[in-house]
Amino acid sequence: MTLPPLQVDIERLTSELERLATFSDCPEPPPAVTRVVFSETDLRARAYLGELYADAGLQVWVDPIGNTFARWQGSDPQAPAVGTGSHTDAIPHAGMYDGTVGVLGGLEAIRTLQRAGFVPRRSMDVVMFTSEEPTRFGIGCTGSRALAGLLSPEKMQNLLDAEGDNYDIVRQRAGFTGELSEIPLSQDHYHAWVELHIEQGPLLERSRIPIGVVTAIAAPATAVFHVAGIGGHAGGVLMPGRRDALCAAAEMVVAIERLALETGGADLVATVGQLEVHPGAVNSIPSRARFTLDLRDIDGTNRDRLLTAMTDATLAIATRRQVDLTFELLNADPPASSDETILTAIRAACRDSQLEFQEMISRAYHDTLFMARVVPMGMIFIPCRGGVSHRPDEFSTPEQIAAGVEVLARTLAALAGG
Ligand code: HGY
Ligand code: MN
Ligand code: MN
Repeated sequence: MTLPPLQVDIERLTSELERLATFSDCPEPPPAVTRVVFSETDLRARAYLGELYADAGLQVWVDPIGNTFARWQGSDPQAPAVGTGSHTDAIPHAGMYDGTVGVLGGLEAIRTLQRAGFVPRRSMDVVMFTSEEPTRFGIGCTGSRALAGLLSPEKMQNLLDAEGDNYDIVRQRAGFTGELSEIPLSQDHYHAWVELHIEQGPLLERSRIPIGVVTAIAAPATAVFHVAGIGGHAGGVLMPGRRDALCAAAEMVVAIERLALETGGADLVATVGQLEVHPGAVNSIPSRARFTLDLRDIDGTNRDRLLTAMTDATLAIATRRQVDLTFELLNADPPASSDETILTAIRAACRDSQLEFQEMISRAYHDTLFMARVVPMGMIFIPCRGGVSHRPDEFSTPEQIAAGVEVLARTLAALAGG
């Protein structure tokens, strides 16, 4: 598709990213960001985005859990639209580019096409998924899971936050109403889907290539391990015969790491990100310990093989140490492959933008992993400094972001038709 010259307004986009980063509950100032779904801060950030969508003349609607859609009407409003977007929630002490580059970058891609006088045949949507991070409810991508019909109202009512409130209650308290059954998208709702995101890894920076064309997204699984031993006085209970829940959990965590390192293979990653101890007193033997496992691989079968090996190893440790172990599998999702038509459009957009690209897999999960269930998808990556993400020093340069937005704009235009 021949487009007029495109000029991304990177100054405006940069200032919008910086403004969005100020909506944060992090004790440190931006670029450190904490923005948890359905918090007051999250709602204020959503209101800010609504101002930007209105300013671009987009039609906005919000679904019953806060997935937000901003549409640039095409000349054929009946034709299934082309979608782009990402998330704006941020884990505690995160950076300011994860997700936001895909939402504000998607908006800027549309504005860039508007300024160039392009008229799309298919409408274009910028979607802000209500929550991609697992921070509050333990599993990620609740917005896109629900859109893909993978998060039933019953499941939502069983997702609890730290206060013991369930997802359905919390979303209503935040002002999102409507029947949960209305959320899932039909298979023909979207014609195509493309998400722009920072790589959250070092490969593009290392190869000095500005664009990543994502061919597949790794398969994530999340589990919670509950260890129960016997507590007691740190001074009065001698070492032999203790059933220390924390020592058992610690041995389990190291066993998980060892299995990942020694038998997991190159693409298997295992992370224990949370460990809680009860009662958590200096002079009291831990009676309970809870820890989480985030396990991923581009090969779902290999991930599941390691999951089994890890649960077997932890059970053997529990038996030897005479502690009880219960295990909760929160999610074990399959990987997803990008659609060849979308990949072709992204590659052509890179060539038209005279930008080098490399094909790669995404080790991070994204909402696109679940959008893949209802629409042909692809992703565009841009480099991030040192491959760092989920940290305040996460950073992509304005030039890197502008390049990603230009490729996204060209891809969307090609998929929407003129
Ligand atoms: O954890 C992930 O892969 C994503 O960044 N939430
Ligand atoms: Mn993230
Ligand atoms: Mn993300």
